Amino acid sequence: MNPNAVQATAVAHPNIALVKYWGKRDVERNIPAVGSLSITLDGLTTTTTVRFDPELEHDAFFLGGREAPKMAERVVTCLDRIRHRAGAGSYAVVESENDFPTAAGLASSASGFAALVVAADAALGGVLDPSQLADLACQASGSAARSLYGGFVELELTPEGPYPTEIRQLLEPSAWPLCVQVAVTDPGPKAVGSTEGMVTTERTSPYYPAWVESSPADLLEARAAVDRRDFEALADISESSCLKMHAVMLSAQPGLVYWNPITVECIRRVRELRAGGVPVFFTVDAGPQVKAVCLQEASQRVGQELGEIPGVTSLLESGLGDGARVVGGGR
Ligand code: 2P0
Repeated sequence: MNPNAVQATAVAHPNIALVKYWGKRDVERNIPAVGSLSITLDGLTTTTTVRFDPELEHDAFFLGGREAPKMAERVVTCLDRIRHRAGAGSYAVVESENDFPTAAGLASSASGFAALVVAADAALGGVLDPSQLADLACQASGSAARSLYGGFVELELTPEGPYPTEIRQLLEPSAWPLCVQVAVTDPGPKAVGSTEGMVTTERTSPYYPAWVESSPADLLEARAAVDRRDFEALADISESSCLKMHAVMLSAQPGLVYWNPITVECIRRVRELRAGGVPVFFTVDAGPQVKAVCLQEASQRVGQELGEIPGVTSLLESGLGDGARVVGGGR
């Protein structure tokens, strides 16, 4: 390695929003239209190494060992903002690995950009404060800022503050160790990316204003449920927020249908289990996978039930994990 190069490696986990983010207040600066509340997973991991090297003539991005030109543009934009904010940094090589399917509604952009900002900052000497890191992550991907923290995390809209959004950890992972069974129903990449889908929804859905207006009340309810560790209350508000988000997606023109028949069957099975007294609820993001969130004691049963559904190609089991962190290098 060039002796003037600096590098660091960070890991980050995807997060799953229980109160969903969909829509942008400002597309240019990627400011979300609504706050969100999420859990960070420990079972899925992105590992990213950033090496700033003065001998390089351009930035390069590798995902899973291959050049990924489609994603590279967003990575370079994020690096440019980091270099600008840190007032340092040459061109860089970014090497990222996901141990789970990319771009299939499993929040790979969340863990990817969280790991990227943390690794890049560490390589440059750790000059950015947590609010700056969150702002940079959020500009890269709205959900990415939430993966900077572990456990239960809230992204708040703070239009009066120094940054348009702030991130807050509500609970450590060990304070309420829920489990998640992710039923993968289609590992392929999704048809419509989140940013494009959000813009279409805002422009065309007659329900969009109601979606945005009702979000603060959902956040309040979910925050209170997390405070009280009230599983039933969290289940009610999470399922409601998820279905409301998909309703607003479906009502766009053209309508965004992220589900397939197996998605619906998984939802039906989770509802049946819950009605039978099993502490579990579902949530679904911008893809066809179903995330079943449950108390630890129910995890095995939930996994077994979802695994038996024809068309579920794999199950990923996860607990709650920590936020993005440096695992190597850095000054
Ligand atoms: C969320 N999703 O709150 C929502 C629920 C998907 C459905 O955040 O455009 O990749 O990069 O800010 O963060 C996925 O969108 O979107 C997402 P951008 P992102 O988790």
